[in-house]
Amino acid sequence: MGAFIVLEGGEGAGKSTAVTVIREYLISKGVPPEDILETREPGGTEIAEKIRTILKEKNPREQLTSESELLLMYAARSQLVNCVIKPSVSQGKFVIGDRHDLSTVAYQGAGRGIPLDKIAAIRDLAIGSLTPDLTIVMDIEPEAGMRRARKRGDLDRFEVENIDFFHRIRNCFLEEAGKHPDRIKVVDAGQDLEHVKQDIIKTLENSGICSAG
Ligand code: Z5A
Repeated sequence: MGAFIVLEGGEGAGKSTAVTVIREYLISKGVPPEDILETREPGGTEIAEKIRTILKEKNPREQLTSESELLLMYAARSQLVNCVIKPSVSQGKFVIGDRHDLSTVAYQGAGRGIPLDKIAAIRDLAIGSLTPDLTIVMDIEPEAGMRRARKRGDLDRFEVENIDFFHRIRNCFLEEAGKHPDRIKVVDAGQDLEHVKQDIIKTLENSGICSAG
């Protein structure tokens, strides 16, 4: 009983939309709505949401260093994992995460160029061992994802990065999925919404995650 399911991917890939698809799927399999939690990263607790604001806002007076960005991501994640995710899963609940640790590997590792061994050391301190039961990478061409994200209006501190940054991130997500095909699945998020939904449901069925419900 209980599982931690994570959505990953680039901007505008449709992760927030996919969270709803997963919630509805779990309910259709008999999981009580009160046993399903949705989280987002960075964020998801009172303190982590304050950190999210610092991470996302553009500050013309002071640039956030890549190292501070990494440490703040893990400060937020430590709050969320230790206060919400671990206790909920151990109580048999289902947690659907809009981003988690793989985003740090992709954005701060491949995107910003921070070595993975340094990231691993901080992860160990911040959250210990926690591997999602299933990660779905919502894969989309960065140009197409940015077009969707731009429709929302003002761009945040990440969204103003150049397109090469987002290509490095996309490649990293795909490489990581290739290394761990048992627990990281890729969905083509460039398709129309109906086909994306069908692929997410197929992925959930194949994962057997709901036999836990
Ligand atoms: N970040 C990091 O650097 N390191 C980390 O460890 C973590 C995060 C955890 C969080 O911002 C930022 O933090 C993020 C990475 C960084 N960088 N950025 N930017 P966020 O949470 O605000 O942003 P996001 O995670 O990238 O979410 P997003 O841009 O909102 O994307 P989304 O959730 O994947 O997309 P959506 O809101 O579901 O859909 C976007 C729009 O497209 C929306 O209007 C939908 O109706 C539409 N959509 C969705 N699917 C489709 C399809 N299939 N067809 C057509 N239109 C669609």
